[in-house]
Amino acid sequence: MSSEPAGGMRQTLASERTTILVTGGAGFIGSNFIRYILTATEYRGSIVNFDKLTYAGNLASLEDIDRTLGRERYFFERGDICDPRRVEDVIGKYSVPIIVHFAAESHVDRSIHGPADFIETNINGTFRLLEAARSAWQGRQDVRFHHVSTDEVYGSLGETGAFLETTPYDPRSPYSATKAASDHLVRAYFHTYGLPVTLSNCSNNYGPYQFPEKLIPLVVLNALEGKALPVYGDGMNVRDWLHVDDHGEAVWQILHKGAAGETYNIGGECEKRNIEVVRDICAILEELAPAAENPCVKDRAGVSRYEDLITFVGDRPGHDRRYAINCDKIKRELGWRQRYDFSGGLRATISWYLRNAAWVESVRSGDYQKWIDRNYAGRNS
Ligand code: NAD
Ligand code: TDX
Repeated sequence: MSSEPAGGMRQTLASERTTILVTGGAGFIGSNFIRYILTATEYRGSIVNFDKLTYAGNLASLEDIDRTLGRERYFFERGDICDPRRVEDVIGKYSVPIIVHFAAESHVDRSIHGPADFIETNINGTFRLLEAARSAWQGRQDVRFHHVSTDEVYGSLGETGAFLETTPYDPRSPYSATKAASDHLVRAYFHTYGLPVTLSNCSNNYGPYQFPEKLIPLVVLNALEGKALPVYGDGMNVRDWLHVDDHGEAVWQILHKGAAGETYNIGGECEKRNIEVVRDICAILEELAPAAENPCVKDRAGVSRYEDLITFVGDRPGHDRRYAINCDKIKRELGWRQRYDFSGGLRATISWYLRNAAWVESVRSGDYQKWIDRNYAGRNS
């Protein structure tokens, strides 16, 4: 199977008429990716956002894009990747030559409490999408299926070392097991059917529009509300943090310059223990919104600073101890680099949450569903 650089892909991406189908574009990384491509790159084609709008998918995250580019260069299609007819219809309707597949159930804790949706969306959904692409593209090579995956498929590291693209898979949670299964399916479609695929395995993302179930937004919002900041186990688990726009730029580079059949690790090269991240957040909040002036915090007995809210709780079952990504390949072969440093990126992210209380309220309360009904009624099946 050829692994030549995708010259045809470069040509397609330069074309004004190209359409990129983004699955899961209403989620955290997908919405940031769409904004990044449409506002910060030379791309002049269109984006179709295909999303089921689960609890994690919020069109409020793309309200600005919809207002400025909606129905010209940005289109939303509500749908489930597990529904083959709906997926085929949308690929056909827009003559899609490029798919960037973000849609997934993504939260590890939810996968522990209820794995069924993870099996359905992450494995069956990816399978349906691959089948739809294969059937629509009929052996064409000037097309691309990019699959977005995670470092968690590689398992858990000891004190040293980092995951390479060649590290054997060893997933430990239902979430990472389903992502691993989807990665295997994507590679199988390359080897068996010649579908031009690329894959990326990325470390923990942070940035604006992240649903407040993940560590960073959860801690920011709990602190502001004077609630406990839950730290699992001893707080010494290590994650490798990457700003979501650095992830978006990496995927964009892969679409332009990545070779079909190849996998690229993407990472922040920024290892932090969870307790350090929580303390960093508390310190930044003391500057931006001091606890002493916050009515939710200052009247609580025994609490004078945000750090006083830190509460060690029972550990996550099967909690992976340490992740670290070796991303030398994408740096060397595609020239990608991280642009954000963690302390500046974290400060900007916390400021964003402080300025966007309305977004937080809408995604928590489900108000965005009403917004969808108002703005999208009759536009999609
Ligand atoms: P997210 O949970 O914020 O968003 C997922 C999106 O997918 C939502 O908009 C949701 O409505 C949509 N979706 C879910 N099931 C669907 C279905 N059956 N059909 C269509 N749409 C569906 O997730 P995220 O954090 O943005 O992650 C995006 C991708 O990146 C996932 O594949 C995830 O595994 C991967 N990833 C995430 C991280 C991270 O730190 N968040 C790191 C590495 C890789
Ligand atoms: O309340 C919490 N307390 C806590 O200590 C939460 C929500 C998390 N944690 C710990 C667990 C992890 O060690 O913080 C770390 C980060 O947790 P999450 O934000 O849930 O992310 P993680 O489990 O590392 O997975 C994330 O990165 C890889 C994404 O959710 C995945 O989709 C991605 O694949």
